[in-house]
Amino acid sequence: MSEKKSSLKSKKSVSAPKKAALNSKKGVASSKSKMNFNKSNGNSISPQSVSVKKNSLIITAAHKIKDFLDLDPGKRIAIVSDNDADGVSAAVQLRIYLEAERAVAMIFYYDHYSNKLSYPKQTFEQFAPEKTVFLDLADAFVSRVLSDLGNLAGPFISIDHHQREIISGNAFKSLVIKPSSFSEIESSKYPASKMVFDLFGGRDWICAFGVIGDFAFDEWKEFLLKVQKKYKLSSKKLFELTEIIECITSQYVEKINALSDLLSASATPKRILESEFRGLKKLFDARLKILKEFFYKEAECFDDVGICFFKCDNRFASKLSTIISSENQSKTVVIFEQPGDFIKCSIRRQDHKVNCGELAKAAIMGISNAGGGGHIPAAGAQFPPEFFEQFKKQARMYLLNKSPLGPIKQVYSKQS
Ligand SMILES: [Mn+2]
Repeated sequence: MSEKKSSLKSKKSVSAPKKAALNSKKGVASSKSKMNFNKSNGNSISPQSVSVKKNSLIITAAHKIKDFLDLDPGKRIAIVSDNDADGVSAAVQLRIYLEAERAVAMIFYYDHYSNKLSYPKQTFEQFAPEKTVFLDLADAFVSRVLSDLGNLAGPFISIDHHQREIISGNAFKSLVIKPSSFSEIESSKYPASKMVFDLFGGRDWICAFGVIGDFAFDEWKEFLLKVQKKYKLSSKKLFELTEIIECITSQYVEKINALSDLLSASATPKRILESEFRGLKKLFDARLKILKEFFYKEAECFDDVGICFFKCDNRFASKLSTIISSENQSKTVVIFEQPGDFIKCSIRRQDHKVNCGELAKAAIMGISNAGGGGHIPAAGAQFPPEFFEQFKKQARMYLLNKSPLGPIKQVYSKQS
């Protein structure tokens, strides 16, 4: 159910506000001056490159991590990171740092919804890390990965900016670093990519993708402007680059390892702009545009309950449903695709008058091998194709009973 992700991280689909935010002149400068210590060449990877102006708390945190990792040549460190722009940016920068220290690092991206890593578990086993670093993964997800990997992860560090919870599932020593360990900046505005950059030095332009991807551009406006200047990138180009990363990590998940390798091997953003990934993003956008046209021509809509169904090409349902539903706020939009043995659908409604998560559950009622659920504005479901008509009927029935077109009832408050 990739739907949970797209609703929790619906930021992925809206790039316009990001642009507006960076272009606007009134970005909050906040406590940046205090944290703005990466004055030196951020593209360099040696720890010495990180300016001595660092505050003492961050130096202490970096020391703690280094002591914990106890790096020596050949030491095997697994990096398990989130599979979004921030996670990729953080992981690539950490790998660059570890390799500069002559450790052997391997990155595994974690997909929250399939609960799988970007390389098979067997590969993790064969790699046999001596230590593991989790990046940009909420503590609950760290626990989930640990319960799957058992003791394979070994002693671990989590560098993350989600709310602190309890990590369970591992008997080894661990160390958790949150932004509050060394900064007063609110943790959601301190992406993991920026944490890694500030702790170890890193690649400023790669860091920028994580900062933009996690909507932290106001907090780090000066940093982003510096990156733009240094690499002669307009803000539009910098955002385009981030969107390429986001397109691959969300729509072409199978290419995330290759993308990550290309980023690691690139000294400047130039190669990303020349890569197949940019081509894929362009192709994706072009196909999305055509699918949108087809939606308006061919979608099956039932005006009595305000729902539209539409089948589209694989890997487009999530993005297309988000776009269509934002153009039609008072319609329930259900977009299907069939990547394998199951039909998968993305359900969206942006005026919050229908609980899409409940609708998904109601629509799969009685269908064997089906699954579904999610949040109020966004949900997902999957079921065997022979139940297509039953699914549609049950979705309409649910809406008929819930009467979304009737008087507005504040049954559902804000998205939880
Ligand atoms: Mn993040």
